[in-house]
Amino acid sequence: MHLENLEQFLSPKQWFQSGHGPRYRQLSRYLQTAITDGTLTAGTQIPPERDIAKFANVSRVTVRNAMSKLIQENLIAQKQGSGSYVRELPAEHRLEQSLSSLTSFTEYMEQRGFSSSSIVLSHGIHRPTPNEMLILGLSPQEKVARVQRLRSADNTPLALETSSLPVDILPNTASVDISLYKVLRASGNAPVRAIQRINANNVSAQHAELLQVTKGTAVLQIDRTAYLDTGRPIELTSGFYRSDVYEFVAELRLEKHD
Ligand code: 16G
Repeated sequence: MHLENLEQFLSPKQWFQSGHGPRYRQLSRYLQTAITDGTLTAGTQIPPERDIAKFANVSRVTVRNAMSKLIQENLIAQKQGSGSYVRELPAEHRLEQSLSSLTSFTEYMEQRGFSSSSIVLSHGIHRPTPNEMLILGLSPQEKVARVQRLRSADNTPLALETSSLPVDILPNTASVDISLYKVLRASGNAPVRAIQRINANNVSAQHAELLQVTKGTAVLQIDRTAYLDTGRPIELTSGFYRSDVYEFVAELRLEKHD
């Protein structure tokens, strides 16, 4: 990192928003994003504390606190006598999810040994949007059950999901607290097949706050349509997934030609 860019890179304009938590947390989150999105690559030397404090316009204690958070998260390492540098992105910062199996968020996190949690941001029965009508095969007179959740693993927010289902499949949206698929399974409506569309997107200010990333950070937008074994579409989930922690992996095979 060159000093001439450092002033601009660390300018409070880049990382500080009043009312968004303590400075050290906002600074460490900003640097964390810069490391996980590749702006600061492995091996980059972290400038001396006094330079960071000067350009970021914060006290040295704030810098120290921000740095210890990054050290704790294994993102930077301290070398005796030669300062700190960016480490190779540790495996625990990326969650590899197979694209070929139909797992739920809760199951997937359990398999990985994380404790998952969800905050229900909103839920209720609504008039369907044109997209919901089209995908779920609903008429304008029918209603749709909608649940929006912020999903976390080990208390780190990872995904923001809005799920829409026909009301006969999910009559009570309040029943979805931990796992939607558990509720569906209990009523014999578990999906057996799904189609996912993945897009890159830049997170909006509102979503950035919920996901605890900087506004504009690249996230994966994944829309899943899931089907019963009868072929009926019963779930449309549109989610934003943190690209610094999520990695979706698809296995490809050569098609056999006779
Ligand atoms: C996953 C699914 C989402 C599904 C949810 C159910 C992706 C991209 N999305 O997050 O469509 O609604 O799992 O999880 O994998 P739950 O049973 O824990 O609520």
